[in-house]
Amino acid sequence: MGPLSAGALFLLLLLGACPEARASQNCVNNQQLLTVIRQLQQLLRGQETHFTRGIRNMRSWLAALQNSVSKTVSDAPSDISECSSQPCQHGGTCVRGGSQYKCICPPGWTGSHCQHQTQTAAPEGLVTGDPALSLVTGDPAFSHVTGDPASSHAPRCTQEEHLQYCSCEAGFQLSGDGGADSVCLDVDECEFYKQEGRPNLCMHDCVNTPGSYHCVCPSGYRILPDRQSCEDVNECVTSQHMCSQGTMCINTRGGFQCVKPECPEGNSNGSYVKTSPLQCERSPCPMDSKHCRHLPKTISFHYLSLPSNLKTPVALFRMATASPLGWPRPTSLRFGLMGGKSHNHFVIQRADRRTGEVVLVKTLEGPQTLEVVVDMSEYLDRSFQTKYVSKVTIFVSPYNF
Ligand SMILES: [Ca+2]
Repeated sequence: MGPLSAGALFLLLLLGACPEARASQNCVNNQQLLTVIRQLQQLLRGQETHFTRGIRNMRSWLAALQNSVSKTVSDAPSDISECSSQPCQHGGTCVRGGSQYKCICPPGWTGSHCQHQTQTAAPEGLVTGDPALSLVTGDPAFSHVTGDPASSHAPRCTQEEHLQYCSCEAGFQLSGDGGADSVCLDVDECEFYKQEGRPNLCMHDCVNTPGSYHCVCPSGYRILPDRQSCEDVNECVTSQHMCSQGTMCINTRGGFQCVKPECPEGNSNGSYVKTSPLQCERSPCPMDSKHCRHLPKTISFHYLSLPSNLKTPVALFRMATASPLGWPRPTSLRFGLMGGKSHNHFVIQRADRRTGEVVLVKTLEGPQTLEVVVDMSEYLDRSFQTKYVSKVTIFVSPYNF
Protein backbone atom coordinates (compact mmCIF):
# COMPACT_ATOMS: atom_id res chain seq x y z
CA MET A 1 0.00 0.00 0.00
CA GLY A 2 1.21 3.52 -0.73
CA PRO A 3 1.35 6.20 1.93
CA LEU A 4 -2.02 7.51 0.84
CA SER A 5 -5.34 5.99 1.70
CA ALA A 6 -7.87 5.78 -1.11
CA GLY A 7 -9.89 8.51 0.58
CA ALA A 8 -6.99 10.93 0.60
CA LEU A 9 -6.90 11.04 -3.14
CA PHE A 10 -9.47 11.27 -5.82
CA LEU A 11 -9.39 11.09 -9.55
CA LEU A 12 -10.63 14.21 -11.07
CA LEU A 13 -12.08 13.76 -14.49
CA LEU A 14 -13.36 16.74 -16.31
CA LEU A 15 -15.40 15.52 -19.23
CA GLY A 16 -15.32 17.72 -22.26
CA ALA A 17 -14.27 20.84 -20.33
CA CYS A 18 -11.70 22.20 -17.92
CA PRO A 19 -13.63 24.55 -15.71
CA GLU A 20 -11.62 24.02 -12.53
CA ALA A 21 -9.69 26.87 -11.05
CA ARG A 22 -6.73 24.52 -10.94
CA ALA A 23 -6.82 24.13 -14.69
CA SER A 24 -4.04 25.63 -16.71
CA GLN A 25 -4.85 29.10 -17.91
CA ASN A 26 -4.26 27.98 -21.49
CA CYS A 27 -6.93 25.29 -21.35
CA VAL A 28 -9.47 27.50 -19.63
CA ASN A 29 -9.00 30.21 -22.22
CA ASN A 30 -9.33 27.80 -25.12
CA GLN A 31 -12.45 26.25 -23.66
CA GLN A 32 -13.99 29.61 -22.93
CA LEU A 33 -13.12 30.69 -26.44
CA LEU A 34 -14.78 27.58 -27.89
CA THR A 35 -17.89 28.26 -25.80
CA VAL A 36 -18.02 31.83 -27.03
CA ILE A 37 -17.52 30.67 -30.65
CA ARG A 38 -20.38 28.19 -30.29
CA GLN A 39 -22.60 30.86 -28.77
CA LEU A 40 -21.77 33.19 -31.65
CA GLN A 41 -22.53 30.44 -34.18
CA GLN A 42 -25.87 29.87 -32.47
CA LEU A 43 -26.54 33.60 -32.55
CA LEU A 44 -25.73 33.70 -36.28
CA ARG A 45 -28.08 30.83 -36.96
CA GLY A 46 -30.80 32.69 -35.09
CA GLN A 47 -30.10 35.82 -37.13
CA GLU A 48 -30.29 33.84 -40.38
CA THR A 49 -33.68 32.45 -39.47
CA HIS A 50 -34.81 35.87 -38.39
CA PHE A 51 -33.64 37.35 -41.70
CA THR A 52 -35.44 34.66 -43.72
CA ARG A 53 -38.64 35.25 -41.78
CA GLY A 54 -38.21 38.98 -42.30
CA ILE A 55 -38.01 38.51 -46.09
CA ARG A 56 -41.06 36.27 -46.00
CA ASN A 57 -43.06 38.76 -43.93
CA MET A 58 -41.97 41.59 -46.19
CA ARG A 59 -43.13 39.67 -49.30
CA SER A 60 -46.42 38.95 -47.64
CA TRP A 61 -46.84 42.54 -46.57
CA LEU A 62 -45.97 43.92 -50.00
CA ALA A 63 -48.37 41.54 -51.75
CA ALA A 64 -51.17 42.55 -49.37
CA LEU A 65 -50.34 46.24 -49.76
CA GLN A 66 -50.31 45.96 -53.53
CA ASN A 67 -53.68 44.25 -53.56
CA SER A 68 -55.11 46.85 -51.30
CA VAL A 69 -53.70 49.77 -53.34
CA SER A 70 -54.82 48.25 -56.65
CA LYS A 71 -58.30 47.75 -55.27
CA THR A 72 -58.47 51.30 -53.96
CA VAL A 73 -57.55 52.58 -57.42
CA SER A 74 -59.88 50.39 -59.45
CA ASP A 75 -62.70 49.80 -56.99
CA ALA A 76 -63.45 53.34 -55.95
CA PRO A 77 -67.04 53.88 -57.03
CA SER A 78 -68.47 57.27 -57.77
CA ASP A 79 -71.64 56.47 -55.96
CA ILE A 80 -72.23 54.31 -52.89
CA SER A 81 -75.42 53.09 -54.41
CA GLU A 82 -73.40 51.49 -57.20
CA CYS A 83 -74.30 48.02 -55.90
CA SER A 84 -77.74 48.64 -57.31
CA SER A 85 -76.19 48.78 -60.78
CA GLN A 86 -74.95 45.19 -60.27
CA PRO A 87 -71.26 45.86 -60.90
CA CYS A 88 -70.10 42.35 -59.95
CA GLN A 89 -69.89 40.04 -62.94
CA HIS A 90 -70.17 36.27 -63.21
CA GLY A 91 -72.37 35.84 -60.17
CA GLY A 92 -70.22 37.93 -57.80
CA THR A 93 -71.87 39.30 -54.69
CA CYS A 94 -71.75 43.07 -54.12
CA VAL A 95 -71.12 44.09 -50.51
CA ARG A 96 -71.26 47.64 -49.25
CA GLY A 97 -68.56 48.80 -46.84
CA GLY A 98 -68.58 52.46 -45.75
CA SER A 99 -68.33 54.63 -48.82
CA GLN A 100 -67.19 51.75 -51.02
CA TYR A 101 -68.41 48.45 -52.28
CA LYS A 102 -66.66 45.19 -52.83
CA CYS A 103 -67.31 42.18 -55.03
CA ILE A 104 -67.05 38.77 -53.47
CA CYS A 105 -66.28 36.54 -56.43
CA PRO A 106 -67.40 32.95 -56.96
CA PRO A 107 -64.72 30.26 -57.34
CA GLY A 108 -62.84 30.56 -60.63
CA TRP A 109 -63.26 34.36 -60.93
CA THR A 110 -61.18 37.23 -59.66
CA GLY A 111 -60.68 40.97 -60.10
CA SER A 112 -62.46 43.97 -58.63
CA HIS A 113 -65.60 43.12 -60.62
CA CYS A 114 -65.00 39.35 -60.88
CA GLN A 115 -64.16 40.01 -64.51
CA HIS A 116 -61.09 37.71 -64.69
CA GLN A 117 -61.09 33.96 -64.83
CA THR A 118 -58.43 32.77 -62.38
CA GLN A 119 -57.04 30.15 -64.77
CA THR A 120 -56.98 32.47 -67.74
CA ALA A 121 -53.57 33.58 -68.97
CA ALA A 122 -52.70 37.11 -68.01
CA PRO A 123 -52.94 39.63 -70.85
CA GLU A 124 -49.99 41.51 -72.26
CA GLY A 125 -48.60 44.34 -70.20
CA LEU A 126 -48.61 42.23 -67.06
CA VAL A 127 -46.48 43.59 -64.26
CA THR A 128 -44.84 41.23 -61.79
CA GLY A 129 -46.18 41.94 -58.41
CA ASP A 130 -43.56 40.90 -55.92
CA PRO A 131 -40.59 43.26 -55.88
CA ALA A 132 -39.07 41.49 -52.90
CA LEU A 133 -38.41 38.48 -55.04
CA SER A 134 -37.12 40.20 -58.16
CA LEU A 135 -33.57 39.90 -56.81
CA VAL A 136 -33.71 36.14 -57.07
CA THR A 137 -35.49 35.77 -60.42
CA GLY A 138 -33.62 33.32 -62.61
CA ASP A 139 -32.41 31.34 -59.61
CA PRO A 140 -33.03 27.61 -60.18
CA ALA A 141 -34.56 27.38 -56.72
CA PHE A 142 -37.42 29.53 -57.92
CA SER A 143 -38.35 27.66 -61.07
CA HIS A 144 -38.55 24.39 -59.24
CA VAL A 145 -41.74 22.52 -60.06
CA THR A 146 -42.65 19.37 -58.21
CA GLY A 147 -45.43 16.94 -59.01
CA ASP A 148 -47.39 18.43 -56.15
CA PRO A 149 -50.29 20.47 -57.60
CA ALA A 150 -50.08 22.67 -54.50
CA SER A 151 -46.65 23.86 -55.61
CA SER A 152 -48.12 26.03 -58.37
CA HIS A 153 -51.29 28.04 -58.86
CA ALA A 154 -52.63 30.99 -60.82
CA PRO A 155 -51.46 34.43 -59.66
CA ARG A 156 -53.75 36.96 -58.06
CA CYS A 157 -54.28 39.66 -60.68
CA THR A 158 -55.97 43.03 -60.71
CA GLN A 159 -56.67 45.23 -63.70
CA GLU A 160 -55.77 48.88 -63.84
CA GLU A 161 -56.35 50.73 -67.08
CA HIS A 162 -54.67 48.51 -69.68
CA LEU A 163 -52.22 46.97 -67.26
CA GLN A 164 -52.69 43.85 -65.23
CA TYR A 165 -50.92 43.56 -61.90
CA CYS A 166 -50.28 40.02 -60.69
CA SER A 167 -48.83 38.86 -57.42
CA CYS A 168 -48.24 35.64 -55.53
CA GLU A 169 -48.68 34.72 -51.91
CA ALA A 170 -45.66 34.57 -49.62
CA GLY A 171 -43.52 31.56 -50.46
CA PHE A 172 -44.44 31.67 -54.17
CA GLN A 173 -42.89 33.46 -57.10
CA LEU A 174 -44.26 34.38 -60.53
CA SER A 175 -42.72 32.03 -63.06
CA GLY A 176 -40.59 32.99 -66.03
CA ASP A 177 -40.52 36.64 -67.02
CA GLY A 178 -43.98 37.27 -65.62
CA GLY A 179 -45.50 37.05 -69.12
CA ALA A 180 -48.87 35.75 -70.24
CA ASP A 181 -48.28 32.14 -69.18
CA SER A 182 -46.95 32.97 -65.75
CA VAL A 183 -48.08 31.02 -62.73
CA CYS A 184 -47.17 31.23 -59.05
CA LEU A 185 -44.46 28.66 -58.35
CA ASP A 186 -43.42 27.46 -54.95
CA VAL A 187 -40.07 28.85 -53.84
CA ASP A 188 -37.80 25.99 -52.80
CA GLU A 189 -36.16 27.65 -49.81
CA CYS A 190 -34.12 24.52 -49.07
CA GLU A 191 -32.58 24.51 -52.55
CA PHE A 192 -32.03 28.24 -52.51
CA TYR A 193 -30.14 28.22 -49.21
CA LYS A 194 -28.16 25.09 -50.16
CA GLN A 195 -26.24 27.11 -52.72
CA GLU A 196 -22.74 28.15 -51.90
CA GLY A 197 -22.19 31.16 -49.73
CA ARG A 198 -25.71 31.08 -48.33
CA PRO A 199 -26.45 30.15 -44.73
CA ASN A 200 -28.01 26.83 -43.83
CA LEU A 201 -31.67 27.07 -42.93
CA CYS A 202 -31.57 23.89 -40.86
CA MET A 203 -29.05 22.23 -38.62
CA HIS A 204 -29.77 18.87 -40.26
CA ASP A 205 -32.24 18.51 -43.13
CA CYS A 206 -34.65 20.89 -44.81
CA VAL A 207 -37.98 19.81 -46.31
CA ASN A 208 -39.59 22.10 -48.86
CA THR A 209 -43.37 22.47 -48.71
CA PRO A 210 -45.72 24.47 -50.96
CA GLY A 211 -45.25 28.07 -49.85
CA SER A 212 -42.87 27.22 -47.01
CA TYR A 213 -40.35 24.72 -45.59
CA HIS A 214 -39.54 22.99 -42.36
CA CYS A 215 -36.48 21.48 -40.70
CA VAL A 216 -36.18 17.86 -39.64
CA CYS A 217 -33.74 16.14 -37.28
CA PRO A 218 -32.30 12.64 -37.54
CA SER A 219 -33.59 9.82 -35.39
CA GLY A 220 -32.47 10.19 -31.76
CA TYR A 221 -32.72 13.99 -31.89
CA ARG A 222 -35.58 16.39 -31.33
CA ILE A 223 -36.15 19.75 -32.98
CA LEU A 224 -35.73 22.77 -30.71
CA PRO A 225 -38.28 25.61 -30.40
CA ASP A 226 -36.28 27.65 -32.93
CA ARG A 227 -37.61 25.06 -35.46
CA GLN A 228 -34.10 24.79 -36.86
CA SER A 229 -31.71 23.21 -34.36
CA CYS A 230 -31.55 19.59 -33.26
CA GLU A 231 -30.95 18.38 -29.72
CA ASP A 232 -30.06 14.88 -28.61
CA VAL A 233 -32.80 12.93 -26.84
CA ASN A 234 -31.52 11.52 -23.55
CA GLU A 235 -33.05 8.04 -23.73
CA CYS A 236 -31.52 7.14 -20.37
CA VAL A 237 -33.71 9.61 -18.48
CA THR A 238 -36.81 9.20 -20.63
CA SER A 239 -36.84 5.41 -20.04
CA GLN A 240 -36.77 4.80 -23.79
CA HIS A 241 -33.76 2.52 -23.40
CA MET A 242 -33.95 -1.26 -23.27
CA CYS A 243 -30.81 -1.89 -21.19
CA SER A 244 -31.05 -5.21 -19.40
CA GLN A 245 -30.58 -5.53 -15.67
CA GLY A 246 -26.96 -5.31 -14.60
CA THR A 247 -26.07 -2.95 -17.43
CA MET A 248 -25.90 0.84 -17.34
CA CYS A 249 -27.50 3.19 -19.82
CA ILE A 250 -25.09 5.75 -21.26
CA ASN A 251 -26.63 8.54 -23.27
CA THR A 252 -24.88 9.33 -26.55
CA ARG A 253 -25.53 11.89 -29.25
CA GLY A 254 -28.30 10.43 -31.38
CA GLY A 255 -28.64 7.24 -29.33
CA PHE A 256 -27.62 5.40 -26.18
CA GLN A 257 -25.44 2.47 -25.15
CA CYS A 258 -25.87 -0.24 -22.56
CA VAL A 259 -22.54 -0.82 -20.82
CA LYS A 260 -21.32 -3.25 -18.21
CA PRO A 261 -17.94 -2.23 -16.77
CA GLU A 262 -16.08 -5.33 -15.60
CA CYS A 263 -13.17 -5.59 -13.14
CA PRO A 264 -10.07 -7.54 -14.24
CA GLU A 265 -10.07 -11.17 -13.24
CA GLY A 266 -8.14 -11.85 -10.07
CA ASN A 267 -5.10 -14.13 -9.82
CA SER A 268 -2.42 -14.97 -7.28
CA ASN A 269 -0.88 -11.51 -7.73
CA GLY A 270 -3.99 -9.56 -6.84
CA SER A 271 -7.72 -9.22 -7.27
CA TYR A 272 -10.30 -6.50 -7.67
CA VAL A 273 -13.69 -5.75 -6.20
CA LYS A 274 -16.38 -3.48 -7.63
CA THR A 275 -16.71 -0.56 -5.19
CA SER A 276 -19.18 1.39 -7.33
CA PRO A 277 -20.91 0.84 -10.70
CA LEU A 278 -18.02 2.64 -12.41
CA GLN A 279 -15.03 1.72 -10.25
CA CYS A 280 -12.97 -1.32 -9.29
CA GLU A 281 -10.55 -1.32 -6.37
CA ARG A 282 -7.62 -3.64 -5.79
CA SER A 283 -7.84 -5.87 -2.74
CA PRO A 284 -5.05 -5.33 -0.15
CA CYS A 285 -1.75 -6.79 -1.34
CA PRO A 286 0.21 -9.45 0.56
CA MET A 287 3.19 -7.82 2.35
CA ASP A 288 5.79 -9.51 0.13
CA SER A 289 4.10 -9.09 -3.25
CA LYS A 290 5.87 -6.34 -5.16
CA HIS A 291 4.01 -7.32 -8.34
CA CYS A 292 0.67 -6.73 -6.65
CA ARG A 293 1.71 -3.23 -5.57
CA HIS A 294 2.39 -2.34 -9.19
CA LEU A 295 -1.14 -3.21 -10.23
CA PRO A 296 -3.51 -0.23 -10.45
CA LYS A 297 -5.03 0.60 -7.08
CA THR A 298 -8.26 1.69 -8.75
CA ILE A 299 -9.66 1.27 -12.24
CA SER A 300 -12.42 3.72 -13.10
CA PHE A 301 -14.67 3.78 -16.18
CA HIS A 302 -15.76 6.89 -18.04
CA TYR A 303 -17.94 7.47 -21.09
CA LEU A 304 -17.90 10.45 -23.40
CA SER A 305 -20.16 11.39 -26.29
CA LEU A 306 -18.72 13.61 -29.00
CA PRO A 307 -20.01 15.07 -32.27
CA SER A 308 -18.25 14.24 -35.54
CA ASN A 309 -15.48 16.48 -36.82
CA LEU A 310 -14.72 18.19 -33.52
CA LYS A 311 -12.02 20.76 -34.11
CA THR A 312 -8.68 19.52 -32.78
CA PRO A 313 -6.59 19.68 -30.71
CA VAL A 314 -9.09 19.65 -27.88
CA ALA A 315 -8.66 18.59 -24.25
CA LEU A 316 -11.21 15.90 -23.49
CA PHE A 317 -10.60 15.05 -19.85
CA ARG A 318 -8.23 15.28 -16.92
CA MET A 319 -6.89 13.07 -14.21
CA ALA A 320 -5.47 14.55 -11.03
CA THR A 321 -4.71 13.99 -7.40
CA ALA A 322 -6.59 16.16 -4.97
CA SER A 323 -3.85 15.98 -2.36
CA PRO A 324 -1.10 18.56 -2.30
CA LEU A 325 2.22 17.23 -3.49
CA GLY A 326 5.18 17.00 -1.10
CA TRP A 327 6.05 15.10 2.02
CA PRO A 328 4.37 12.92 3.22
CA ARG A 329 2.31 13.06 0.01
CA PRO A 330 3.73 11.83 -3.28
CA THR A 331 6.46 14.14 -4.46
CA SER A 332 5.72 13.64 -8.14
CA LEU A 333 3.21 12.16 -10.57
CA ARG A 334 3.63 10.48 -13.94
CA PHE A 335 0.92 10.17 -16.53
CA GLY A 336 0.75 7.79 -19.45
CA LEU A 337 -1.49 6.40 -22.15
CA MET A 338 -1.66 2.66 -21.76
CA GLY A 339 -2.99 2.01 -25.22
CA GLY A 340 -6.55 0.99 -25.82
CA LYS A 341 -8.30 1.01 -29.17
CA SER A 342 -7.29 4.03 -31.32
CA HIS A 343 -4.97 5.45 -28.67
CA ASN A 344 -2.94 7.14 -31.43
CA HIS A 345 -5.73 9.68 -31.69
CA PHE A 346 -4.69 11.08 -28.33
CA VAL A 347 -1.74 12.55 -26.49
CA ILE A 348 -1.38 13.17 -22.78
CA GLN A 349 0.14 16.36 -21.45
CA ARG A 350 0.60 18.06 -18.09
CA ALA A 351 -2.02 20.66 -17.34
CA ASP A 352 -0.29 21.56 -14.09
CA ARG A 353 1.91 19.90 -11.46
CA ARG A 354 -0.71 17.42 -10.38
CA THR A 355 -3.02 17.20 -13.38
CA GLY A 356 -2.71 15.21 -16.60
CA GLU A 357 -4.80 16.13 -19.60
CA VAL A 358 -5.80 13.86 -22.48
CA VAL A 359 -5.94 15.77 -25.75
CA LEU A 360 -7.67 14.60 -28.92
CA VAL A 361 -5.31 15.35 -31.80
CA LYS A 362 -7.05 13.69 -34.76
CA THR A 363 -10.41 14.70 -36.14
CA LEU A 364 -12.97 11.97 -35.55
CA GLU A 365 -15.73 11.11 -37.95
CA GLY A 366 -18.63 9.06 -36.64
CA PRO A 367 -20.23 6.78 -36.10
CA GLN A 368 -17.42 5.11 -34.22
CA THR A 369 -16.40 4.11 -30.72
CA LEU A 370 -12.90 4.64 -29.32
CA GLU A 371 -11.24 3.66 -26.10
CA VAL A 372 -8.29 5.28 -24.38
CA VAL A 373 -6.70 4.12 -21.13
CA VAL A 374 -4.87 6.62 -18.95
CA ASP A 375 -2.72 5.87 -15.95
CA MET A 376 -1.38 8.08 -13.20
CA SER A 377 1.47 6.89 -10.98
CA GLU A 378 2.53 8.49 -7.73
CA TYR A 379 6.18 8.66 -6.75
CA LEU A 380 7.79 9.48 -3.44
CA ASP A 381 11.39 10.53 -3.94
CA ARG A 382 11.53 8.66 -7.27
CA SER A 383 10.22 5.52 -5.67
CA PHE A 384 7.01 4.14 -7.18
CA GLN A 385 4.08 4.22 -4.79
CA THR A 386 0.67 3.73 -6.39
CA LYS A 387 -0.97 3.63 -9.81
CA TYR A 388 -4.50 4.64 -10.81
CA VAL A 389 -6.14 3.81 -14.14
CA SER A 390 -9.02 5.43 -16.03
CA LYS A 391 -10.64 3.70 -18.98
CA VAL A 392 -12.41 6.18 -21.21
CA THR A 393 -14.81 5.09 -23.94
CA ILE A 394 -15.74 7.69 -26.53
CA PHE A 395 -18.87 7.44 -28.67
CA VAL A 396 -18.73 9.60 -31.79
CA SER A 397 -22.01 10.72 -33.35
CA PRO A 398 -22.51 10.36 -37.13
CA TYR A 399 -23.39 14.06 -37.19
CA ASN A 400 -21.57 17.28 -36.34
CA PHE A 401 -23.93 17.83 -33.41
CA1 LIG B 1 -29.33 10.18 -26.98
